Amino acid sequence: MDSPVTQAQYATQLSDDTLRDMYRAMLLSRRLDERCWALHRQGKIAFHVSAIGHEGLQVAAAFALNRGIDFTYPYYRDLAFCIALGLTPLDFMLSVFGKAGEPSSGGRQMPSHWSSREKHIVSQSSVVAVQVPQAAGTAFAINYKRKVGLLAADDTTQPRLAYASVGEGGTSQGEWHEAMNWAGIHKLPFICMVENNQYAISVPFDKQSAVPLVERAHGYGVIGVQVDGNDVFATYDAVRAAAERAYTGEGATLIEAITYRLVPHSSDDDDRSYRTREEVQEWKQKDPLLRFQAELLNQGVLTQARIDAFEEAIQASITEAQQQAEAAPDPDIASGLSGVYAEETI
Ligand SMILES: Cc1ncc(C[n+]2csc(CCOP(=O)(O)OP(=O)(O)O)c2C)c(N)n1
Repeated sequence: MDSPVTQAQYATQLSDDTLRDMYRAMLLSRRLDERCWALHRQGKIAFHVSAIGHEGLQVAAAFALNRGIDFTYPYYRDLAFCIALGLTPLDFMLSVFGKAGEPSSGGRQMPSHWSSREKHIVSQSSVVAVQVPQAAGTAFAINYKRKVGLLAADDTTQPRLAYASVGEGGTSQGEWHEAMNWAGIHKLPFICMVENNQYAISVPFDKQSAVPLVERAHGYGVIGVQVDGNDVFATYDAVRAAAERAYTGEGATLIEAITYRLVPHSSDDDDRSYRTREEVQEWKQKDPLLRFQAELLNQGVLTQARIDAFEEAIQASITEAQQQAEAAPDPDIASGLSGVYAEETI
């Protein structure tokens, strides 16, 4: 396994303000997520898929990219990632309530199928892993533009890499292997983040692969890095180093971030049928939010008073977003086919 990032220590260069912004994004994601579980239990929303447990690696990854400029292909579990890219509580509440004005699809897609032209988040399908070859294709286009002189390697106003995230279960799909192979052959400015939470719904990782995931990187000719996904600093370093390699033409990186999903797969799943409560309890001790909070308190970047202020402001913003979304109109039925077929004729 190549692991050139451990000495990089990009994270040590993060300012206190940035670290607090990262903490706030993680906290907002967690509280918004918890509210959605409650709304589902109250029968107010139909479905929720959660980022609880993944917030550390997602926020670290988003902050390590050129946010809003580089192209990203997140998957449904990437609430914290999208919040770090600027998704607001109202945007998300409109999607879980399926209301008009919802930014990803106008309330037509399932929630958590992120999309934002302005934030360079590319719309995804419900079929797992197909976002990975799409992202590799985008990376190919970036490479091509660079080669023909349409894009300067140091132009930070233009997208210089494509980032895709996927669950470890998604890596069992053929598309994932095709994308990684393509990325290796063409040395693409591409990052594949695998959020390895150890289960694809009820299927544990040892029923999906005979080797650690990161070892597959070698077979495709890309750099492979395994990182503790509950460690914000380590994940930031890994993604930042991968981004630098992409920007400087050194090729693609597969990052395997080890984490754990602390809640069921979705609001439709009962995880008691396939994992023990003791196992879940053990991983709760490694909660990335609590760990990051403890680290920042220890460094003096956070104080209990600041944490309390964040909590209060975040809860107020979520309640306001919920009220606005509940009061928002449903999508207009007459517009049901808009955005499905091209509206201009050639
Ligand atoms: C091709 C395909 N097969 C099955 C499904 C149903 N499905 C949706 S999510 C999921 C589990 C994916 O697990 P993983 O990739 O590990 O991501 P996680 O949900 O654990 O974050 C499955 C099987 C699907 N959407 N697409």
